[in-house]
Amino acid sequence: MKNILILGADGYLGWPTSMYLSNKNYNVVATDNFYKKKIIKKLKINSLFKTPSLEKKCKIWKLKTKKKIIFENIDLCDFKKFNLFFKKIQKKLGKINTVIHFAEQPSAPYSMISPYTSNDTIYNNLIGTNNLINTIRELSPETHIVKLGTMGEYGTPNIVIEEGWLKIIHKGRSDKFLFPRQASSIYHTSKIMDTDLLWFACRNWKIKVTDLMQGPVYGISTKESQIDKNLTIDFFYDEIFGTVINRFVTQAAIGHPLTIYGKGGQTRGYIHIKDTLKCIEKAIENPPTRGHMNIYNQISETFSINEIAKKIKLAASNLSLNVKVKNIKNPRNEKEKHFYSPVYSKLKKLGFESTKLSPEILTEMIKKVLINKNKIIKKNILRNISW
Ligand code: USQ
Repeated sequence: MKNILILGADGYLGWPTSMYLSNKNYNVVATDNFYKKKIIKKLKINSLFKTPSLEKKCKIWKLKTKKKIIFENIDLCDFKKFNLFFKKIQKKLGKINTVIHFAEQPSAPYSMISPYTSNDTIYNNLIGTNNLINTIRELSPETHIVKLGTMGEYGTPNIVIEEGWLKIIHKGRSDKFLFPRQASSIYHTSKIMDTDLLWFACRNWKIKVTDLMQGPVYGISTKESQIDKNLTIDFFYDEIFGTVINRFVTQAAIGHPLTIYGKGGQTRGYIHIKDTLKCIEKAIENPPTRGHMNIYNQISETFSINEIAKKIKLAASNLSLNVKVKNIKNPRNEKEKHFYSPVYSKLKKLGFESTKLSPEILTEMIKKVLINKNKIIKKNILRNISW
């Protein structure tokens, strides 16, 4: 049984990944310091579903599946404590084969609220990553680090976005570099910087890293989250932590006009949460050799915001919901009309089969939101964070 350590296991992706891998018979250790829980409490944000604590969820998981997820409350930003914990857990279980690093502040709008939240994002994301690197190089350099990166690191350049690397021929000589990055928020910039830390560590200490350049995720449930109502995953619809498809689905359910930012030509690569889990599994199964960094563009298909709004309007009409759209002044500094052509073939070559955003998926999501409609805090849909 392979040992997997999941950092940030309480989040939108961390908990479903913990269950998915445990179900696939990996020995999962799930850690979190509840940093995001503290932020959402402070900002009076809620997930659509109220779920038990991570510790309780692990207990319920064991009861329902007879499989064990070990829980530990650990702050990755505390080097001494994390290092000690890593030593302890390896002594108990043997070598940790893979660490999946989700323990980062994931919201672009949060990172842009104030100098405090931007510092908070940079500190959390970079110190955490650096502590992980230093622990792995000291205690277990064979351990594979899988880090959740983001397509937003590339920005929207006027050329094809390659999968992580770009070969450059300059004045008759050629070399391979990380594809140029130009993010449009402090959050996305922190993800560029953590990639740089990891790439430096690969070159210098020969650690093994996979960087998953993921697009905005959507989805309200996974196979495992449906085993019991207490195993439900988080679902955010607010301006800070809600990703756009989840937000539009929620807006459609409650009769709120879809909040298209600006002209709606912004195009991104999207991925269903179930596909995220499949891709993570592929990354784990295919570690690089020491000193190398695999980079995968982790998306299933690309859409403009206007295309997404159209799909949601159509899916909602199947439920006799008449959805309106509203172009509001873009609170973000981003291009609204641009070229967008990312390459995303490496995961497919490893056997990843993607899910398409279908009317059935959207209708199913809207139905689930409708059942929980009364829990929605309407004023969180637009909180006027701009940059
Ligand atoms: N958008 C709207 N209306 C809304 C919300 C968003 O038009 O009500 C637009 C945004 O302007 C943007 C696009 O939708 O052009 C995507 O926004 P998003 O909020 O879904 O995604 P983003 O802020 O980029 O961040 C999310 C996750 C982050 C992850 C990233 C992947 O919060 O953790 O890294 O998606 S990516 O966008 O590829 O960088």
